[in-house]
Amino acid sequence: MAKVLIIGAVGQIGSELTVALRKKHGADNVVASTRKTEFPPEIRDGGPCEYFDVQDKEAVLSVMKKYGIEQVYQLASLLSATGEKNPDLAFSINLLGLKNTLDAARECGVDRFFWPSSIAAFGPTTPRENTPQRTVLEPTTMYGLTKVAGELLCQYYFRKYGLDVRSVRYPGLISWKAEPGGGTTDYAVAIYYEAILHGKYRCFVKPDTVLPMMYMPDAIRGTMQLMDAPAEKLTVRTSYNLAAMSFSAKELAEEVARHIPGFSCTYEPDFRQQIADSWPRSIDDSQARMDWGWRHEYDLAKMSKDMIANLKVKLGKE
Ligand code: AKB
Repeated sequence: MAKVLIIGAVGQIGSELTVALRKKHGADNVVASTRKTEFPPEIRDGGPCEYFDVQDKEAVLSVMKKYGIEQVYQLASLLSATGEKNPDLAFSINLLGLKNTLDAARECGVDRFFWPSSIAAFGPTTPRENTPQRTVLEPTTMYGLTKVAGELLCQYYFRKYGLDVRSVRYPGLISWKAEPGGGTTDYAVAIYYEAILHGKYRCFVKPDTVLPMMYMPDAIRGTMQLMDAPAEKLTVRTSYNLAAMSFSAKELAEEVARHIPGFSCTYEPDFRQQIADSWPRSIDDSQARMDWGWRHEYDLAKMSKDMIANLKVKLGKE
């Protein structure tokens, strides 16, 4: 059992990862933190919680020291669409926040450090089909820029200071527990809510837009698996490609309609279309599969069945 700190514990990934890590390491050993959002009851009542901002290095350091932290999950980030509305804040939280946390982790002798990259690290000059692990990284968004620089920073801290930093490039993540906020792939979550609540959805990307996606249980399992892998197995210290499924917005709408009769989807692309068009359609994650045994479990059909069953209960629409 390790003493763990999760920074950004109220976000889409953090809220589920916190619960899973408290089960694994013991509730008292996992500190959840956020910048300003209220903690949901299952996190607030489930173990220690702290408020601080990753942009404040002294605050990060003092929480790590207070709890004798051994493992860090640094998830605090603005996503792609919000990042385009406020590039300065995205740069500061995503990149300076990462550096503050890496520095504090070094100073505290942290054993393992996790930081999420994303398919947003790729750009229009990257091969879009079966995108390789090592390829062109020329993103067009501030979010993507912070992911590329962040990956290199992680590798730098590993090589120069021996900090055991591990990372994956998440595809769009789909979950029913916490909603994403400010991402380009948010339509793939919103469609389920709107289908159940209103029987229709206005999608902000075109029907033929194909992006790599993953169901949250796979993402949580994969993240914990990477953090448990023996260090000598890991050959990538920037960030591992990670994949599960790829589908178009139209295929997603058709799958939802199988469960919600009469569901209809219309398409009104906005500024997020351009971001989606700059990202890969599918990802080659064979290095993660080879190095630490990554396997996904959910495809579109299996995910949709689970997602709709759980959301109906959550939304009181059984
Ligand atoms: C976003 O859409 O910004 C994120 C991501 C793919 O990193 N979901």
